[in-house]
Amino acid sequence: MEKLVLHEYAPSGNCYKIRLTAALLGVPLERRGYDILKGETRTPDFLAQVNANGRIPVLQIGARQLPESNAACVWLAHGSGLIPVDRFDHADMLRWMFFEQYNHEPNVATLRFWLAFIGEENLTDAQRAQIPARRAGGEAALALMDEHLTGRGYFVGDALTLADIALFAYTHVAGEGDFDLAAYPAVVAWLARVSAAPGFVPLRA
Ligand SMILES: N[C@@H](CCC(=O)N[C@@H](CS)C(=O)NCC(=O)O)C(=O)O
Repeated sequence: MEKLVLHEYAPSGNCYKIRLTAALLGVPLERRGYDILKGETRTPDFLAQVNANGRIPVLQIGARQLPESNAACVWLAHGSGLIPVDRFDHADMLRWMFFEQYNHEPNVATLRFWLAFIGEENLTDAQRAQIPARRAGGEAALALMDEHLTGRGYFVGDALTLADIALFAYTHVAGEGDFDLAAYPAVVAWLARVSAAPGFVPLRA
């Protein structure tokens, strides 16, 4: 297989998704770190050579760069049991991965980043004004997940897929954004199930 390099900021859930997928599949990754708090993904070199969108994660596959966390997980898991073969289940897995990027990550991950990494006192007025809407959006995403997971083991079918990995990444650290997961018991039970998967690695190893 071509050499794989993960360009990352280790505490990021989007980067962790890729490490978790690789670990569950037993695929080795070389890791290259950037401090996003110091703008290291916005340098001319990074923009020209790694990702013109100025963000990590990026999975480098040989000489090619693949940005977007969920795309990188799909590349890694191609042909594995983490991607359903059944046509509906395959599309349903993608449905939850798009939900993660549109309804979950912009709310749950953004509040975690603002509160636990930047600090509420350092936010701009515009960011502070967005907190209530982001919190409401995050709670709505968690409530929908809880309803879906009630009476089910995993998001799609009856096995772990990339939908679970994508949603696990920021849900299990939602407390760092002041979300109280005790209100979502089916989510809490599912987090424990994902954490018990053979080959699982924690975000902070
Ligand atoms: N949709 C992208 C989001 C990537 C993203 O927002 N990356 C953040 C960290 S998680 C980043 O690089 N921020 C630094 C910056 O924007 O300068 C993905 O899923 O990979």
